[in-house]
Amino acid sequence: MNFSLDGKTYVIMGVANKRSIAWGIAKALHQVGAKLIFTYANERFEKPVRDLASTLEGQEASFYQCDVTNDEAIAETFKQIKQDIGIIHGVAHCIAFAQKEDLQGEFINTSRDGYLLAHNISAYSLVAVAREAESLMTEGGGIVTLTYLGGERVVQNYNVMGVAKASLDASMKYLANDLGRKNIRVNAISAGPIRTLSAKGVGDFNSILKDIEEKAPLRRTVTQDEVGSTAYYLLSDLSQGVTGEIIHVDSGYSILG
Ligand code: NDP
Ligand code: KAL
Repeated sequence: MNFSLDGKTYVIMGVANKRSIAWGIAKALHQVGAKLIFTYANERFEKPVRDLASTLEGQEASFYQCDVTNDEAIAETFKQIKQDIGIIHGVAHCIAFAQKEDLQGEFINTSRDGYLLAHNISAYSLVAVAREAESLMTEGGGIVTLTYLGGERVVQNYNVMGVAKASLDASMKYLANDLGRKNIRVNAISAGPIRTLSAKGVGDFNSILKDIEEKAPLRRTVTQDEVGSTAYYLLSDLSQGVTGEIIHVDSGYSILG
C-alpha cells in the first residue's frame, strides 16, 4: 500500500480563505506529496486562493474559475485541466450555498427559487462535477464531498440546506454505484460545526460550538485539519474498500440521541 500521494493530482473546489474546509484538505494532500488544482467560483477569490496556495512549499498548483451553476463552465474547466495537466486522481467538492433568508425561521416558508438554488449549488453540482471529472480519472481515484448532520435529522435554522444535504448524500451514493466499476470511489465527510466564511453571520454560532464542547463525546469541536486528514484517507489507497460512505468527523456528536 502506498501512503504517499506523490505523482497524484487532485482538484480542490471551494477554497474561499484560510478558514475554508477545502483549505484544510489542500494542506493535508500537499503534505503527502499531491499536486493540487484549485477552482474558485468568483473572480474576486482568484488572488486570495493563489496567495494561499503560494504558502505551500514546493507546490506548483494550477487555478481555474468554475461556477458550478454553469454546466459549460464545469465542462470547460475539466477540458482545460485535461489539456494543461492530463489525468487526475480525485476531486474534493467543498461547495454549498443557500440564500440567507432560507437559513432562518421555518423551513415551510422556503421559496421555490430558494429551494432550487440551494439544491443546484449544493447537491446537483456534485453530479455535474463527477460526470466531467470521470473522463480524467483513467487510473481510478476518489471523489469526496462535504455534508452535515442537518441532512440526516432536523437541525434548527439549517432548513433548506438540510434538505439539500440529504440530496447530496443520496447523490453521493448513486454516484458511488455508477463509478465503482471504474475504480472511482465516492464518499462524504460529515463535519461538525467549524467557523468558516459560510458560517459567518449565522446567529448564535457560538452557542452551537459551545453545545458541541459540552455534549460531544470528545468534548471539543473539530478542525479543518482533522477534516483534511480524513479526506486524505478517503482519497488515498488507505480507504481502498470504502465507497458510498459518510464518515462523521464531528467529535462523535452524531451518536447522541
Ligand atoms: P467556505 O465559505 O469556506 O466555502 C464555501 C465555498 O463554496 C466557497 O469557496 C464558495 O466559493 C463555494 N461556492 C459557493 N457557490 C459556488 C458556486 N456557484 N460555484 C462554485 N463554488 C461555490 O465554507 P466551508 O469550508 O464551511 O464549506 C465547505 C463545505 O463544507 C460546504 O459544503 C459546507 O456545507 C460544508 N460543511 C461545513 C461545515 C461548517 O461548520 N463550516 C459543517 C459541515 C459541512 P467562492 O468562495 O469562490 O464564492
Ligand atoms: C445549523 C447550522 C447553523 C447555520 C445555518 C445554516 C448554514 C448553512 C450553510 C450555508 C452553506 C451558508 C450560506 O450559504 C451562506 C450564504 O448565504 C452567505 N455567505 C456567502 O455568500 C459567503 C461570502 C460565501 C463564501 O459562502 C458560500 N457558501 O458561498 C449549521 C452549522 C452548525 C454548520 C454549518 C455552517 C454547515 C454548513 O453546511 O456550512
